[in-house]
Amino acid sequence: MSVPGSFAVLRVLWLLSVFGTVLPLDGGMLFPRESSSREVKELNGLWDFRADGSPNRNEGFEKAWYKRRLAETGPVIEMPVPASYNDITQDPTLRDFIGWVWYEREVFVPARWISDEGTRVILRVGSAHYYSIVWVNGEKVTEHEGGHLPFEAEISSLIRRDPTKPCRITIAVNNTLTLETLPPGTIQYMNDRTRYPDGFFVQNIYFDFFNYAGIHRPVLLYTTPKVYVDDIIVETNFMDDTGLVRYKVSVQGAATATLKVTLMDKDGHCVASSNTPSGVLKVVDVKLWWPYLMHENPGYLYSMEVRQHAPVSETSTYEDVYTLPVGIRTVNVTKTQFLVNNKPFYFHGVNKHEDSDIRGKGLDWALIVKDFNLIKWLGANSFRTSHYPYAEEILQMCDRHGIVVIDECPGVGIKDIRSFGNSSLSHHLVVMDELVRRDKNHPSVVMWSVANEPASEMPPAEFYFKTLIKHTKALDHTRPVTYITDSNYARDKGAPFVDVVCVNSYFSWYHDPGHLEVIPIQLNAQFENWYGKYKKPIIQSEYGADALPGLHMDPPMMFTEEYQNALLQSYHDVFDQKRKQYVIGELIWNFADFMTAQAIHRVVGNKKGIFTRQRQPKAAAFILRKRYWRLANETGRLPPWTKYPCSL
Ligand code: GCB
Repeated sequence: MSVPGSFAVLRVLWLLSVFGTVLPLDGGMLFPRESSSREVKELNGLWDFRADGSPNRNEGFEKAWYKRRLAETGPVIEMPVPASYNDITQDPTLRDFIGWVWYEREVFVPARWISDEGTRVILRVGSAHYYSIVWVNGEKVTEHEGGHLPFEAEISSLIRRDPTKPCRITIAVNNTLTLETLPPGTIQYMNDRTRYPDGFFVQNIYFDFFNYAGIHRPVLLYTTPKVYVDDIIVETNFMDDTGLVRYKVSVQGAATATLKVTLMDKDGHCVASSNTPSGVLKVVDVKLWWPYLMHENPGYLYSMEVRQHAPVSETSTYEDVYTLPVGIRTVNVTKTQFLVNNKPFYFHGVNKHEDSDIRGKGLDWALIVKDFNLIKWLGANSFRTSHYPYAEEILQMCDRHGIVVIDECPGVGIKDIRSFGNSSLSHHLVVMDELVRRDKNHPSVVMWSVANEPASEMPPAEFYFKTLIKHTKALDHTRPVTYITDSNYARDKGAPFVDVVCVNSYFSWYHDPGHLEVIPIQLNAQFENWYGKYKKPIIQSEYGADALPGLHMDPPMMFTEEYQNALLQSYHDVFDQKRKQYVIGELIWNFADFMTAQAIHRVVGNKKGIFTRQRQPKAAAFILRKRYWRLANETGRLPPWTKYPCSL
């Protein structure tokens, strides 16, 4: 069936607007962990996959593909989960596909999960980009807007209807972006038939990374008892040697339940306990959570075991056990400093992307562990989750290794005035709700970033960011809030509301290309201007230059490794003057090369990485490594054995 182009785009937009109806957040979103009362079954591996290539991308709905096996609706291919689908095949139309794609997998649910009426079975998707609808055995169970946060649905009663059948899970995912999605985008139809084929359209995006799509994080089934621990909130503090863990446990499924909360140290010894749903646990001789390189024992985590009992009958009870890692630390901001545990903390870190060859944005353990090894090798103590929330598995690694995180929401590319309207704002507020709900208990997360480089000089930005930042602070009063700006200090409408000014600048790259000599003047002026006006500490949240590995020129020229080195060093000289005053951090753009849309200024992606996309060092990695270890020795409190690695 052929549909006129403009109708097809309306159809895609209509689907998004209908599905985009926002419901208030329902319940907690605790990371699924196994315990004596909970089981987890991963559904990663190969799923059946079919892209809906019909002109209006709507055949799957018109023909109800979810009602039977996907393979019965037409040709399917094998698709790995988790992974972006874009780079898996040799088909350019799938790489650049826009619209609905369909995933399906059959799974046997363990018989005991089905037969035990006291067991809840939940289907969880770690993330899928961008809009998802989920069916189980042909019945819709949930839908979710947004590409980087988890969603789930209880499917207990559904799977009990016919216990002999395997359970068929169908997930439709649409990567179409509109002016009201986060990030925003637009679909543009090219109707000039002398220049473009019938139905030709493009997706315009206002951000600099490839819009990878598909099921990006693990899909799993997990169980809880009918009465269960739904959420836990912890806030930590300390006085002298005593740690304070304020907590609140919410239980669902029963009006009354008894609780036992036990805080254990790393050796499993109980250090504090309680039997009330909320309270404050006191930990004597507390071991604080410290950032990597700031202390000899970074990333110390206690375990908070929440054990809940609720009566089923006179003779039996539901028992649920959930164990949450807890790091005890504080975060504070003054006019000139960022304090962790009341000690000045200097961010010497990186900006990252979830991005790699073949997998795109799909979670990959080998890559995650390699990246952590590189971060530690580099002597970096922090990163920003540019430009969207990263997998919870990554934040858990940060907690354990003491890597400090600026946790960013997908508010990137808000450039069009129509993206500052009410429906954009209300969606943005919901995304912050979801982000804070998911990440609130991570000690590694020290600050929220609500956006990257929005058009913050536009008049509606004032109301937009005032509301957004106020809302985020109401959700979590323990962490500072920022957004990342590249606008003019005098015209930036949101800066009065942030706790820390985070500035991106690309002197001698996008401005005055090739003129390294402007950096000292322009960077110095940048800092003086922002600090002079707002009297808030500043992080250089991005700076850098593209470099093609193996391309050399001396004197340095743009795109060579020498130019990237020279640019970094000029920035570092200014940082070294200002960090004694009010500059509290520097985050290189970028940790590794990453894929972007095809464009005349991108040679198979953005090459500002200090590592290649395959995680091999460019010359700049060694410059940065030397600097970061020197900074760590100066600003951290390292024991002698961690002083410079001997090779530096
Ligand atoms: C920026 C953006 C980042 C880009 C980078 C660049 O300011 O925040 O997403 O990738 O510049 O390399 O252009």
